Amino acid sequence: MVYQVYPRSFADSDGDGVGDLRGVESKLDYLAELGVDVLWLSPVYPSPQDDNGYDISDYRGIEPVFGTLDDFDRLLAGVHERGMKLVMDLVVNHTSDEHPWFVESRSAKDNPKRDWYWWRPPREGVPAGAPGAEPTNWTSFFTGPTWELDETTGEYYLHLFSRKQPDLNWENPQVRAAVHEMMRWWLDRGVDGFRMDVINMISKDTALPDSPGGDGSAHYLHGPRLHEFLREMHREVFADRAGATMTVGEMPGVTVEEARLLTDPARAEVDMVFQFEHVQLDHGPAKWDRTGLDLRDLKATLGRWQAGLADVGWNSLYWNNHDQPRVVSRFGDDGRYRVESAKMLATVLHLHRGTPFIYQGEELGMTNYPFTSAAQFRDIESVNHHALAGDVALPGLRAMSRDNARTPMQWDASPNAGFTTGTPWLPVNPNHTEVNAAAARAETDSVFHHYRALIALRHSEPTVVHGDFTMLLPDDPNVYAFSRSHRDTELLVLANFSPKEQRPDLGFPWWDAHLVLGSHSDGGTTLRPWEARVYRR
Ligand code: ISL
Repeated sequence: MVYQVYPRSFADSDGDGVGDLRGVESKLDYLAELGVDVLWLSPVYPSPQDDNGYDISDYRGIEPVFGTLDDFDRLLAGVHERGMKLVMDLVVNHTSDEHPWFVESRSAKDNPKRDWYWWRPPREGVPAGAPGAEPTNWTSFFTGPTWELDETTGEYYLHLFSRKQPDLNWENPQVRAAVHEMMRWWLDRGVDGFRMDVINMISKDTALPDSPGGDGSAHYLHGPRLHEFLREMHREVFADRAGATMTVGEMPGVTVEEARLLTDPARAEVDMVFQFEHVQLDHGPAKWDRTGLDLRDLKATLGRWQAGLADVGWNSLYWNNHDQPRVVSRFGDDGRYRVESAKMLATVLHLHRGTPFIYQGEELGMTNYPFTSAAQFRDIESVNHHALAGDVALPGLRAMSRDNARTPMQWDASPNAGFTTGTPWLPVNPNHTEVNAAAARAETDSVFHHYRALIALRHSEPTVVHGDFTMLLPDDPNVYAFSRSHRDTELLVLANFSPKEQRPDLGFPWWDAHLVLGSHSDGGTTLRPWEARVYRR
């Protein structure tokens, strides 16, 4: 299983209020105790931090606030000493506007790096800078147009995310070669792979057409050359390191059919993809318009991914990352049944077929932050959304803001939760007095120890890794039930997604089977509120 560290919010070693690499290093024994196989580090490269490091200005260094390359090498050695692996975040759909490549590119129309980015003149007949002069009508992920006028040359550059994140032009072979070289540089340094940020956006429709409503995604998601670019990258970077690396491509909008191709080992593209369907089920027209979750939709979606990648490819499994609200607040109950529902969600995730990805604090059942005002948000997406929509946006932000995931890791009950001795860059959740690693480690029936048990089960029981997946009771609105079978072992997983007792009818007395693991220590003929059980048959 892979554990994601968001370095800014994990552990601060020097009291400046921002987490750092030495902080991560100081927690490696904790990660080993949990049973982590692979650590994924969110970006630690030099960056103006417009999007918390997803805007990189130097691909071969470490942002001073996080430490130095020496600190990085020490961390990597510490990871390897404990038998774990480390994957870096690879953000190459775009760079920072402060990256030397872009600084050169914007300097003149005839600069050799001009074509490394997407430059276009204003729309014909509309003066530069006037409303509607943008080369397309696309809206960026962080609100506003995807085009920014650069006064130096009077042309616009494309940025699917913030204006400080210009998109690289992957059509240019020099760009691709520079990225490959940089990837080999990190692998030679000893890193074990990459999580590839929005990697299904690197191939665009070069005609850059307008889109009805301004959603340009049809022209930049899964573009015509995506497979070609990924196969080339595999050949240039990974082919001679066969088997020793891991890759996972983050791909908003990816479908099961595309994922089968992308993760088919015979095609040599990526090992896994992050799909987004299950984390959009509670969105209305926009992510801020939160609707409830209908459990039947979740089962239909995840079941389809299990079936779709059963014979070819491989699933990634996740509830949380640095972009998603906390799952216990979202799909569970972060009040009375926080512990029960956190364990239940963990059980369901870990027993699916695929590689589980756990986001820091998830193993403690960390919750959303009780935001009360707009001034508390730091995330560019949240800040921009509020600037556009005003205070009516607050309920949506409170439920869905990415800052919910980014408050500091809760290590203990002390005033800053043991995260920093200074002032944390984002406030610590007040519930850290109760929800924290020290308390969870001390208590045998905590969420933490349940994660440990699930991770250990995956390591010891081949059925969890290899077993076939069969969804049961797809129409039950409260119970998530499935089985996994491998050789002569069958594991039956039952999970109650409701605060009411449930007695699912599977047509046989399932409660008589051998209880392998559960959110409660004992079994019984009914599932208690938010309870999960794993039986062996
Ligand atoms: O969280 C989102 C906005 O609702 C997603 O659309 C997110 O922007 C998308 O998943 C891409 O995420 C990745 O690339 C972004 C960065 O801001 C995210 O943190 C990163 O995970 C741009 O690099």
